[in-house]
Amino acid sequence: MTADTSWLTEARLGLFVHWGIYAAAARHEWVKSYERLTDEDYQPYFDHFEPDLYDPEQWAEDAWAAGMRYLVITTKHHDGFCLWDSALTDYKATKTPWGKDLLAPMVEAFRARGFKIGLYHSLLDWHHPDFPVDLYHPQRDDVDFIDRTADRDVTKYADYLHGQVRELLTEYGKIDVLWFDFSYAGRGFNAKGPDEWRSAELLAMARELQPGILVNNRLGLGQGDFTTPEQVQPPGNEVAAGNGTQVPWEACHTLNGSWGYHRDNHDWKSPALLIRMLVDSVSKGGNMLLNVGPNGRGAWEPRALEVLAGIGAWMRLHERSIRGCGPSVHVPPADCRFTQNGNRLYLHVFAWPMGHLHLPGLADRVEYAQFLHDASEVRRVKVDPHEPGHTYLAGLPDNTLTLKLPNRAPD
Ligand code: FUL
Repeated sequence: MTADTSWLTEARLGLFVHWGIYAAAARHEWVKSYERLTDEDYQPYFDHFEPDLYDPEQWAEDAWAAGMRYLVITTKHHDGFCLWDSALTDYKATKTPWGKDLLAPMVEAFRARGFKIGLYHSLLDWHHPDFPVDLYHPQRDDVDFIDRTADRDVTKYADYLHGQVRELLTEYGKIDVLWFDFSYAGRGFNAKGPDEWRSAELLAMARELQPGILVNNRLGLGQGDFTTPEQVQPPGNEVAAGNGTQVPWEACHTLNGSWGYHRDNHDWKSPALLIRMLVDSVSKGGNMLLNVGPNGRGAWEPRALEVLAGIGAWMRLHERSIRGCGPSVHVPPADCRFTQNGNRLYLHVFAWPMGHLHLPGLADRVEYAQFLHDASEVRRVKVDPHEPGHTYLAGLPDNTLTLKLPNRAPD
């Protein structure tokens, strides 16, 4: 049975949250690996983790106002730190000075606000003694390197992984998405493919515990229920490997290049760019999952809030061209995108043209045209490419709809 992805493609915009003790280091969620920090080096972030500003209701409000309708939260990232009170480890939020489960209140607040709930869970674990890639091994990054010298029992790690996923799927009510991260062939733990951590069994367990759950494509078992292009906009609609069918996809993006809170990264995307990326995704049949990395006190920094507010302001007026929309069979002019919902066609104009907009093939298909932000009419004008003197229109095919635009773009 194929899973029902209709709510996902209806929603189109979701919130990704990367949160863990790496937020206290404030220099990327991969800091432990990038800087080859020892457990001892990394321990202070655990010992000083006290997110006193954590307010999941406020997070849910801010995300909702930005137009997001589903959440994907990192229950455990590659560093192994767990946001929930797992019975299988002490490396968890409840053992930090904060002392409380961070996942339950978040799931509760977002669900109450109307979000669908997704859990990200890393297949990697740089903290677990039996995770079979040694972070500190000099050959760690060699593609063919498999560290079998170390005294590590992959079966034990796989059991731990399965046990934790079972907890997550039994203790937090209805879970809509399971977002695994990640499998790739040829390296360390993944060298033998998903057999080592028993991906097929993990997937079967997820489907049994949470019927209807959507599982992404990072288990090493093919495309999953949806695919997850990361920090890229695919050139077109994603097509399933092998059988050529279209699959739902979700492009995940950072606001500034780092998923975890990164104090000194200033490379922020503008709301305008992110809106174009969202429109681009929807015009190609995809979603956008946009990330926030809360800081070590549990707050969203002003720069993130500002970007989200910008997206929210646009979404309030243009949501109809995103939510429930998908690609159109019509081909847009240069620098434009079409999104469509039933018999409503939405044209997103990325570069404002001079005066007129020509839409070939649409003259006899369009009944009425209006701006979305204020419902004002966009008037059609009759142009006749065959009229002498109108040589500048000569290239236009018959049946072209021409719209008269104001000089200024509405936003
Ligand atoms: C990647 C991870 O390694 C990143 O840290 C991040 O979680 C991203 C969404 O997936 O594969």
